[in-house]
Amino acid sequence: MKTDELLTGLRNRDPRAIGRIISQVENNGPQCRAILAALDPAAMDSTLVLGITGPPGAGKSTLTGCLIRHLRGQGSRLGIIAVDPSSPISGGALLGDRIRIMDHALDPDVIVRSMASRGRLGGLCATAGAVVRVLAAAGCEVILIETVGVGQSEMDIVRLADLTLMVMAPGFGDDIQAMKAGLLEVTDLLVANKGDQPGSEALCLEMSAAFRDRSRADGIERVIQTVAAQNKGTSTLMNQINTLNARHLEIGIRATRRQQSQEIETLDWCLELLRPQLLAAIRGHEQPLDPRLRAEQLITDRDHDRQQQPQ
Ligand SMILES: Nc1nc2c(ncn2[C@@H]2O[C@H](COP(=O)(O)OP(=O)(O)OP(=O)(O)O)[C@@H](O)[C@H]2O)c(=O)[nH]1
Ligand SMILES: [Mg+2]
Repeated sequence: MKTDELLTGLRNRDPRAIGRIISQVENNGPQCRAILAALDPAAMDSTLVLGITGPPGAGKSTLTGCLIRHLRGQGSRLGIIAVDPSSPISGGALLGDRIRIMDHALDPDVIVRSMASRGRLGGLCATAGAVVRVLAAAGCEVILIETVGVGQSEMDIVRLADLTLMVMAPGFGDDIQAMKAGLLEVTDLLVANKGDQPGSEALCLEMSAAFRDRSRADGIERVIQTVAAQNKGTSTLMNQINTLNARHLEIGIRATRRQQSQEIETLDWCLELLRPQLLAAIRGHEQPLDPRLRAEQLITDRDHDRQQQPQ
């Protein structure tokens, strides 16, 4: 399909055109630049991007299924991105099961996309960011990004999301410790899933303690107990998401986050695009120096060379 046809298809919400456009953007295809240039940035204004993270098996996909049902019940059009931290080779195909997409496979208002986090040109944040903008242009009002674990790809997703939900469950003690170290600080809402299991109350208490200062400051409860397997707690969770989102919009947090996310994405692309030049410069600059000092020297030399060049 020609780019114009693809873009018309996108505006008309044609699933085939949308799928092709996402592939172009993900794989940096020949039509990618023209597509990105044609996207209306204002489409993002009416989109909420939710990041869903947490340890394997905590119930992220089950909960995502609950949120999909809830939001579809309200008539919202949705985009779902499932991020697999493993290699791009094993990625794609396996991911289909991670999100319970079968319920929604025939629903044209739920666009599901799997994405491997490694080996992405420009990094995951850069690729997923572009896919988010395509989904927004395709009319998705809520975009859910599910990712697993506490690694770099989760931090990238957090950066991309307007709000980040961390899904936990009783019996994930070590994971909680790991998350406290970093991810918890950037988590907006904590979902204590598997509320039907022993230990859930203790988990809620522990998490409430970690979020006490934030909740005290604005009166918004940030720990929500759910039983995703029985679709319990979904409405409360959605209420809290909406409340926090409204608050973030009001006090400018959402705008700041989006701006920072765009800056990082741009930086990722700068590094990606400069990579060949930099590598050539490094190879032409073989000095017996510690790599860090070599990098500093290289940059100083380049600045110096530039100043020497006639204007
Ligand atoms: N008892 C109970 N089990 C649940 C609940 N929610 C999910 N599960 C079960 O927990 C298991 C893992 O759920 P998933 O939704 O696949 O978890 P996940 O976090 O997406 O897992 P990964 O994608 O592998 O990281 C499944 O067997 C679910 O049926 C719950 O509220 N209570
Ligand atoms: Mg999952």
